[in-house]
Amino acid sequence: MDEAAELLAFEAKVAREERIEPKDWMPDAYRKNLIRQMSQHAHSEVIGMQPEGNWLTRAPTLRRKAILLAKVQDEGGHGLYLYGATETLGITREELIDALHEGRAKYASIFNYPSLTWADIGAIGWLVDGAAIVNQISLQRTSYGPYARAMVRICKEESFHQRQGYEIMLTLARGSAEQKAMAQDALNRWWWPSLMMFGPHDAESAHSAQSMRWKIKRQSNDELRQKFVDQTVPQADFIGLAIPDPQLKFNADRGHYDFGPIDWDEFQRVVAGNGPCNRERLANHLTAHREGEWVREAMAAHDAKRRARSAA
Ligand code: BYC
Repeated sequence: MDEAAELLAFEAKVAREERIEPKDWMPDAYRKNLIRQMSQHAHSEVIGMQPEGNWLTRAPTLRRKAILLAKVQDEGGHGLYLYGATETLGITREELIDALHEGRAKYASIFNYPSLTWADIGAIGWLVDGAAIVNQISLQRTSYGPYARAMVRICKEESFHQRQGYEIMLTLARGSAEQKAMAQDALNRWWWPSLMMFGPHDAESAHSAQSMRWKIKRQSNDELRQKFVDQTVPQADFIGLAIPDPQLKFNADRGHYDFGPIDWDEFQRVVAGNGPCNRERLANHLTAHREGEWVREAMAAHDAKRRARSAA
């Protein structure tokens, strides 16, 4: 088949809702767009371990510590599935990590904010994992097979993460006046960055139109953001916390909450590398990567030995 025929066959397959698999023909732009989105997703999971990892030594009880430890390890696991799924597109883990270190690949803006109090751990689970699930449930139906399959397990784990965060917030909100104030302060700081997680408005989203045509994305940035707001506001009401948005109001005609404008200048600043913790996050990743050099070398030596033995 020539390239035009290959493209038609590819598009017909996507239209029939069949999954594209690693060995199938795919347009180069589809492959590149997937590598971009999936690797950014993987980097987000791994960099996202830092704000919560920061509280492992200060969790208020042994039980809370064990739960948080499991959650942070899950995020590392999500990064691994996603790097593995991205490698099926013909790129190596080393290339992906280099792109992160050299600033050619992004990760979710939200992880450039500091986790200042224990309530931030609740807010991250409730809001950040909550936003991630809304997005990732939709991605379970993405057209690329390995990405869609990775999402199934990730969503199950994110659902536990969201509940553990909400339970921390519920406990604080029902605690002393000081604890409730701490929970409200965390909600105030994490609310708007959580809305930014869904990316720019649809009209400004560079990749959306093509990604929707190829069914890489199944719902737009604004649709997913609205879904998140609609599901989260009643949860805040239930625990007696106030969403920090004076314009937030249920619109009976639309059947959705209207909400105030997002500060896109702040989003651009953070994405450009100038958020409160961008440098620290990347520096920590670089240090961990360098410190892990000996592990990679040992693994490679072991692998070479095993191959030599099986060839003999
Ligand atoms: N932050 O054309 P657009 C987790 C960039 S972690 C930074 O709409 P797209 C967790 C975008 O990359 C899970 N950059 O892009 C872990 C693009 O720039 P480039 C995180 C952003 O890809 C630990 C430009 O803006 N989830 O759950 O169509 C603890 C224009 O945007 C952001 C995922 O990664 C952002 N928020 O749509 C707790 C989901 N938004 O690449 C929890 C997978 C946009 O051209 N990703 N940009 O330089 C996606 O679904 C999509 O990539 C997005 C953006 C919806 C995020």
